Amino acid sequence: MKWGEMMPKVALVMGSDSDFPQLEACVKTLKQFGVEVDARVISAHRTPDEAHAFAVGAADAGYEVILAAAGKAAHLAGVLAAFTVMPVIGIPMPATQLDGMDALLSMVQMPPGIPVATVTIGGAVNAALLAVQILSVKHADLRQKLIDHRAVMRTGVIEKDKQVAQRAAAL
Ligand code: RP5
Repeated sequence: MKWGEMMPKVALVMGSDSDFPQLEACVKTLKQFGVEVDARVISAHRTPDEAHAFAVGAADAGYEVILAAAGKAAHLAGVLAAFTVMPVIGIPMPATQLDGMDALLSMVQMPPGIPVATVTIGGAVNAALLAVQILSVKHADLRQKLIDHRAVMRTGVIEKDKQVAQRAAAL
């Protein structure tokens, strides 16, 4: 990043503080890439006025992507997306006996016009990586970081490949 350039900034909005333990990996991944993240608890049904105000003010607040995590009848991501043209990434949370299938369908089945880029149930890391990929269109330094991240993953898998071959040979 060049001197004077703003650090990319995203908001991670969750419907409840009960979602947070499963979202720590999202915050850590974003920070690992040098992305500033504000974590917020805003509920589409318990604090609808705050949800509206947040989404309407998100661009002026300097956010470039919104990540929205919610469980049960998870309309948070869709509601935020309705009030802004900023990309919204939905993270369905496994908060009920349905293990997140309820939240997944609520988020992924948005009608035409208001998209929510939904990741897997509890997909904290992929949500962060998708946000970094979106940001990398503007913030060129993030592109190299993503390439480096994939190189590290590749090295890890190649090492595991060797280890499993050795373990299989020893049986
Ligand atoms: C959703 O309901 C939240 O996102 C959370 O996943 C779920 C349960 O919330 P709490 O009852 O734990 O506050 O709105």
